[in-house]
Amino acid sequence: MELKKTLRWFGDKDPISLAQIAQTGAKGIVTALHHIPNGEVWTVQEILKTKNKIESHGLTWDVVESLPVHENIKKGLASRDLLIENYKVSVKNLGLCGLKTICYNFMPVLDWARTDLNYTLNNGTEAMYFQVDLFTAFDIFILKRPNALQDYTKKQIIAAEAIYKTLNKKEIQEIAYNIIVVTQAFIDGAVGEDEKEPIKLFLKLLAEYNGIDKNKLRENFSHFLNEVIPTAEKYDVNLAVHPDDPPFPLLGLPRIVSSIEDFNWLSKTCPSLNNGITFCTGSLGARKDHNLSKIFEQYAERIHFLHLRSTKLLDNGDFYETEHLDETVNLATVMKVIIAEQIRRKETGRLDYNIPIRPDHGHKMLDDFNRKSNPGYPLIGRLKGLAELSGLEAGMRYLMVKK
Ligand code: DNO
Ligand code: MN
Repeated sequence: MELKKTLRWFGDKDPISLAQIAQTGAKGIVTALHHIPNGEVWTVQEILKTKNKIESHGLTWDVVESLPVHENIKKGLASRDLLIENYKVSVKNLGLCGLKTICYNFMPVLDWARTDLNYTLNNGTEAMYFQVDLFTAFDIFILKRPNALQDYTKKQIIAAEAIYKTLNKKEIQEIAYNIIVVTQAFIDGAVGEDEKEPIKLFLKLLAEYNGIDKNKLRENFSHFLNEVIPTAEKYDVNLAVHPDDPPFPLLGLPRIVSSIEDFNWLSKTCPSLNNGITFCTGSLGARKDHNLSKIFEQYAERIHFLHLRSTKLLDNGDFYETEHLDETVNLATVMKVIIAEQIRRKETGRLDYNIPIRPDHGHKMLDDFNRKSNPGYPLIGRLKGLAELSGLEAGMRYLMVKK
């Protein structure tokens, strides 16, 4: 009764192929219909095409990541009704095709954010890094977001200015690219890689959230869940919201899936267990007040998908993606509570215990430098992460499960 080992595949455009993934030890695939514009229905026909392609490589399609939530649903605009209806049809079609786990997020405008996608570690590998002062410098001096200053203390502004002064033109462009183009807006097609004025467009996307505070965003999220979850229940599909990454507000936007308080709210506003969580230790680990194994235990029955990786958090709030088994994050303890939950699920017959797991991101290393890949998703680095997690799981299971 192992955890189901998976890797993410970004579809036919992914420089890494299914044939390569099949050699990594992964048995399952996490993917989406990346070619379908956000908001449109995923038809049974299109779902089956991708499913069959995956299965022709001896793999299974275990998780949809993501079925994206359209910005107009997050903003609560009138057009949300039709978009939510479309979402329900996609959930239904996925359920009919045997896809039972859907990961998504509810972060306005951005998905995950980093300031450096190629931070070199001592051994020559590369990781993704979030530098707080540099992000602030981007907000105030590069983006020049109206009213940005009021979101920071004087000390933060001075530190950001000092960093900004050291940047040359190329670095300024690069940081804007890293933050704007690489994330959600890019993945959902709102900002293309060839976009001439990404900053202008990005400011417009941000401004559309004026007047939407944490409570309003929660209201819109609750409306979405209470509309969609009954369909998920009917077709035996679990939704699993991905935590905000990083788990705090950015660029004046509210973020509402960041903390234990948020998870409590999520469970109360729509109690069904089909309203679930993606347990991403990398995202949740970027906050000092998070005890990862406690969080897992508290929400175990709602957790339908696992992203396990480690985040090294520095005293000044900066963080980077460290090695999966870096001792600063105790993933062994996390694995222990995950296996305990699996045993509980098996005994009670409730819920599927074969929870899908992926190493989330990986470091760029070795042959990865000779091959294109999406930021955070190189082949060898993720293979290493998956292998380490698999070993950890096997050892822990040996200790915990009586033969
Ligand atoms: C980062 C991922 C996220 C995740 C989305 C889910 O690599 O963990 O982009 O896929 O937030 O909607
Ligand atoms: Mn994740």
